[in-house]
Amino acid sequence: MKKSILIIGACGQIGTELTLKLREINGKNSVIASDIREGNKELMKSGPFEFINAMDYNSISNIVDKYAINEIYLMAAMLSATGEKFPEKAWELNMDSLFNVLNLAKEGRVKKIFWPSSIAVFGPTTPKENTPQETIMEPSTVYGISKQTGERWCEYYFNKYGVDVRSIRYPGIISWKANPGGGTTDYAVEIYHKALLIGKYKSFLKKETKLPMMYMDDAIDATIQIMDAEPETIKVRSSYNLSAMSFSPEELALEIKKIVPEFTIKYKEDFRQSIADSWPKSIDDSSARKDWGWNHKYDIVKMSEKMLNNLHSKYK
Ligand code: AKB
Repeated sequence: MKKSILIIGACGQIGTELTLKLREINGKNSVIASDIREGNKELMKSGPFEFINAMDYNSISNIVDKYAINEIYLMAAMLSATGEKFPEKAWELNMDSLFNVLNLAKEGRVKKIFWPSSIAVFGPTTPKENTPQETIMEPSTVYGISKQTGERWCEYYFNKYGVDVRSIRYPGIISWKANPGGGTTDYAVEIYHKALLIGKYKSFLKKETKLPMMYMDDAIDATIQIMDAEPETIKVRSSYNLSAMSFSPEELALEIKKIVPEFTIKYKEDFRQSIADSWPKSIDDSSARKDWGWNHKYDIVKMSEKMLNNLHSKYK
């Protein structure tokens, strides 16, 4: 069957690059980008775009009919830091949007769904190092609670209604095309921009705060790979742990200094420190590697070279 894909939240950090990649693979008219706002020029020029409010079932349903959509990637969400400022809004957006797409699949109107979860499903009582696929999960942020609840609903819709929903627990995602918004791991993107623009950065996390991270190209590969995998290879219908690297602000600064020698960093923690402290330092993703062949390509060295080269060309 020919794919007809809808991406909700296409103008965000991951949505932008996912849309571009899926259009490259499937052709631009098979991938409909949607969001409540316009995205960057590259995205807007690359193919069809529709305004969709992810919380409005009817607006999604109309677009599903209009383009005979059979796959949805739901990338709209309020992330950890913004979620702590607007807890009720975060809960509403993250849960309503998920139910809208799960119900479209339950009604047989779409065949497959991708929904991102996050390392935020883990909490202060979770083992911090090499966090297992199945372990204690007591998230302490609204974002984390919404993602953990979402995972339970995904599994429930799969078991009860046969909905083919697939999910990954993204670590912090690092990229240069579109900015992240409202996350705790955002420092690891901002730092590259500031290194090139002003040669210094003030980190809102302490220098030793280690978190799981991933370069965007790996995140996009994983997302497309899990969606293309044969259904019987997807053994986890809540969400898969996914990992590539872990580092602290101090370790990242040292890596940047190798390429931008004048770069300096200072540390002044804010409310995001306690969120980071509640998350794992490293993740065991052996289930994803075993079940559907996940393998990362980028480490901190290769990623830093790519980030600084690409941003250098962008700012020239
Ligand atoms: C955040 O920091 O909130 C996100 C995430 C880890 O899901 N980047």
